[in-house]
Amino acid sequence: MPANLPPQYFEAEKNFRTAKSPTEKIVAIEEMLAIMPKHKGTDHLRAELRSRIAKLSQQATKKTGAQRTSMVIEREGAAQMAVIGLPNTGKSQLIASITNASPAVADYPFTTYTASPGMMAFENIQIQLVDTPSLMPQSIEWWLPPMLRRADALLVMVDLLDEPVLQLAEVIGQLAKMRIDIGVGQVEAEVVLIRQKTLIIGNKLNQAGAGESYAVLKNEYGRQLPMMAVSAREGTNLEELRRKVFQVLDIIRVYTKAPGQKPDHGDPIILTQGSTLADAAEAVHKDFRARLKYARVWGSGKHDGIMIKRDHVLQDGDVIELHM
Ligand SMILES: Nc1nc2c(ncn2[C@@H]2O[C@H](COP(=O)(O)OP(=O)(O)O)[C@@H](O)[C@H]2O)c(=O)[nH]1
Ligand SMILES: [Mg+2]
Repeated sequence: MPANLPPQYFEAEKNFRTAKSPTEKIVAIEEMLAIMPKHKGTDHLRAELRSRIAKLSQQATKKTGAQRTSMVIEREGAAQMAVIGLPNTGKSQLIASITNASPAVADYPFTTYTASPGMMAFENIQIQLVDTPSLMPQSIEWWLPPMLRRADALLVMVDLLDEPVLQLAEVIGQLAKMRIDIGVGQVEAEVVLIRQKTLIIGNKLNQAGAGESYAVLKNEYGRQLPMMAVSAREGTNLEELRRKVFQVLDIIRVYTKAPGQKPDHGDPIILTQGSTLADAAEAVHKDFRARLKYARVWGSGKHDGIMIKRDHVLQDGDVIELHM
């Protein structure tokens, strides 16, 4: 059976050939795998690419940090969120205001040409925000689409003073070309590969007219996408933004404790919303899913300390005591 590969596949293959480090090569192959249609004709090729990734991963871990490029940002903390948008919307300013990082902020476009991470605290966890180069069709680096697909969620910055509705439409169109759908249902089903959770931020709320402009944006997209308005520079609504990011990520924090002891609230297990006790046990140790007999839970139960079974769905803030 012929493989019938789309043209984007050959673009990705070219990136693979020009990639320098093992990590860059892995990203390129993941891209090829993502593009490739899944049917009998591609079975063999997919298996071959997967085994190449396995070999490259070994090489990548052998090399030290110095060999790694800045293009692949390893996830740190509870989740990774990529901050994207058109030039001058305030992406770097947001990262500078809300994280421990200090990227360059300037009133001319293209100040940011690599991706750089910063850690944002939310209550007792840290969430990684990644600053990215502005989305301009003529200057999108090949590594950006895979980075945006690998992130746990996207944060789209929109400048409220500069036609926010058009800006957001432009970003949605560019994401569709990267085969990312953020849930506005404008892209053709067969080209969309992944759906990304997304938070829209209208920025520069401190400027005259920004509030009205945000109302227009909200009216246009507010039913489909979670959004809020901030001033990244003045710090307006940034505390609320931290919470909104946590909500959009759809994650929960679960704490473990030993019998008769208090839980450690400094070091939660991070799980996706809807995870069960068995998932939590596995997150503690890979063998625990199989070995787990039952647990006691404090928090979501009506009676604190009740016994729960493996398929019990956990809630944010639950404390569990695992019994093997
Ligand atoms: N008035 C106003 N200007 C802002 C705000 N946030 C960022 N800016 C300005 O917008 C310009 C672009 O910011 P920058 O973070 O470099 O944008 P980026 O290209 O999206 O990374 C800079 O001149 C910032 O000072 C804000 O909340 N209010
Ligand atoms: Mg920037």
